[in-house]
Amino acid sequence: MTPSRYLLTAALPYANGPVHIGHLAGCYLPADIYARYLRSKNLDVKFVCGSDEHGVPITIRAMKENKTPQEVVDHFHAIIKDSFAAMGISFDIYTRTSNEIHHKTAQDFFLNLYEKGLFEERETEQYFDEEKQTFLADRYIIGTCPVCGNPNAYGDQCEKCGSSLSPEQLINPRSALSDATPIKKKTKHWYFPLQNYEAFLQQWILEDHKNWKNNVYGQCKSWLDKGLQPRAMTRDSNWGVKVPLSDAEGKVLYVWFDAPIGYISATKELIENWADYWCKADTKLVHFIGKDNIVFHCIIFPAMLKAHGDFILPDNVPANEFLNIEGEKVSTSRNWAVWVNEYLKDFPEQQDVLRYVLCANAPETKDNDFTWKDFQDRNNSELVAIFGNFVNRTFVLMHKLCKGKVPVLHQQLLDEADKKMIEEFSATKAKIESLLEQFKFRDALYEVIDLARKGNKYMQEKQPWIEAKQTGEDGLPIAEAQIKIDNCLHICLQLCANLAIFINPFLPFTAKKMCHLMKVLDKMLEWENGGKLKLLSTGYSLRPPELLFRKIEDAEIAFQVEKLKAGLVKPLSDDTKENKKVMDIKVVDTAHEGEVAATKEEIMVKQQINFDDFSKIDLKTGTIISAKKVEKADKLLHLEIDLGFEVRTILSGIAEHYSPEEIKGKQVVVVTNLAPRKMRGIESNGMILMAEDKEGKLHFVNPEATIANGSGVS
Ligand code: B3M
Ligand code: ZN
Repeated sequence: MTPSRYLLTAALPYANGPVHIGHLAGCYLPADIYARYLRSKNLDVKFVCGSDEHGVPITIRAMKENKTPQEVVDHFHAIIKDSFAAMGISFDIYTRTSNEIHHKTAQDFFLNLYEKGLFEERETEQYFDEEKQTFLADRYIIGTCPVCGNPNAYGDQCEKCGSSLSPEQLINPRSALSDATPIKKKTKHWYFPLQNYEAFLQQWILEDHKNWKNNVYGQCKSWLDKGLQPRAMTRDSNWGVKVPLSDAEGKVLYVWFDAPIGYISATKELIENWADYWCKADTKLVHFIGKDNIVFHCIIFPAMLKAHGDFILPDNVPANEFLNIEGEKVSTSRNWAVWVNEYLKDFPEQQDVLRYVLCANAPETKDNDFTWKDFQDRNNSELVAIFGNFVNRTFVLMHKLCKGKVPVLHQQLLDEADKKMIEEFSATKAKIESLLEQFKFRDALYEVIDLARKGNKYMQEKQPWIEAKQTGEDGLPIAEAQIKIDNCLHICLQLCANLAIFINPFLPFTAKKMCHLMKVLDKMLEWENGGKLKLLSTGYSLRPPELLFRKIEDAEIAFQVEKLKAGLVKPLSDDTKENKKVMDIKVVDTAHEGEVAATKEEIMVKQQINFDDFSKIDLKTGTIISAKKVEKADKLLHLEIDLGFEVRTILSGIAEHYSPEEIKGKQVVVVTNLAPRKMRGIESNGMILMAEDKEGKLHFVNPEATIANGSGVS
């Protein structure tokens, strides 16, 4: 069944910070490409989004900055909205969840389920801050991580080791609001019985939607295999959508209850006939999100929609994986990110370059890496050298050899190469269509560039500039040569028009510039025109060439890399400056897979600590008495280390640097009081110190002469 209308949503970003390029690559750019593509086919599309202004991320930021949550969301909503607009993300509406219409919509939704008796009321004990007289959300409880010993882990997660936690697991919990030790107090909440929707979800996802992307399908399957639990849909807080019940003073809807309803509110705000988009089965609803939102969009929200009963369910949820930056995970708290508003300041008018790089390298099937070098390479060797070059050469030659007008096409005199080039127009169109329908944006973009590459090759083989040298007595090219020139440039110009149509969903700013060069209206960009040979009329005069892209210089890239790194290390305050030390031995947690590996050239200056902090680390000498590879882990070695008083098992991520044979008998320095960590089913009890050189090679840090195992190091 072909849908009668499309409703596209992109995850509502939290208004607790600006958006970074990982956000763009994760969902906003693919959603925008898809929206633009559908619109170019004149289909009925609504593309909705807005700021997610509730939830703990907002209140945390407000607390840290001594502001009200409202001040925080007002500030970031404006920045986020501007960044999207500047990048050409073509939402039909970008709204916010603090709007009245959203509060009402979310409350009505809640009441609908409540009146059906679907919620289960439960009283539980939760942490309460007596000083501030408030219940504490998991994020507001800070304590020592039971896994890695980080003294500032949150009640839901340790940001140091990535473990997800519950507040009960924290050692010495304290309130983030007052520092007081919280007490346990009874509180009532409304739970949504997700387990009752298991059978429905299994059928709907695992049977009916086998076409979903592997990463999405796989995550859903593993959630469903584990079994679903009732989930509290209310929270104790004064920031959010109030629970619309008389006995719910001081309670708000759980942010993941209200946020996805934001898609409905946004549509309501946008159009009167919003219900056509939400309630009619011939609407195709697609949620674009990042991988961390899969469970909410594929399991929880659909179960809510199902329970409500009035609404359609998503047809697809094409979630992307994460985009890392220069080999490291994006971390907003460490400021390891490329912020979109900053990019736009440094590269004004270069939105399409970023769109290009983020799509060409999109994390569609696995996490991917953004590097500034790759940004430069893709710009210089693909956009400039292939696409831009083809368009530019065509315009230059058309002005030189065809008096600036579209030359005539001598149909009867087309040779094989001409015909083959023409056939590529529609062949490429079909390929792009099929890929876009499957949400394979990077492959689709590749086809566009590949078509330009074929154009360059065609022109290179035809060599119209050589033909032009075959002149008669009048100094003009002989008739036969002129025919070849005309045919070649006619085809190249029509190819430019086709390229504009095909590139339009991806690089809309570039497509617009091309329309300007060709003196055609934007209407030419409609998808149905793609594949045609008659987009520019013979004899039509076109504008002189203008470059579509410019080269990006090494210095610009070096500046960005510097900026990224400078932002990472928090500047030391003046009074601590003299204590600043450049540490050339860096503790590398070599076993900590997936965690930040410091970049090679980087000189790490960590924040100052006092002697007490240092003395918490127990360092001792030990000897490696056995070493072997860990199955299915390329980086890990399983070590047995004799510490004099005991033999320890330690997993170390040095397998790429040392073979087991080579390190047996070596004396090392061991961090002995690191919390145990299980990897590949083996518990590691400590860490060995390694130094990393410029090339990224690891070296042992050991006493200058062999000393007794178990000797203290300080
Ligand atoms: N604000 C979470 C996030 O940005 C959340 C998405 C809501 S989508 C309904 O990851
Ligand atoms: Zn931890």
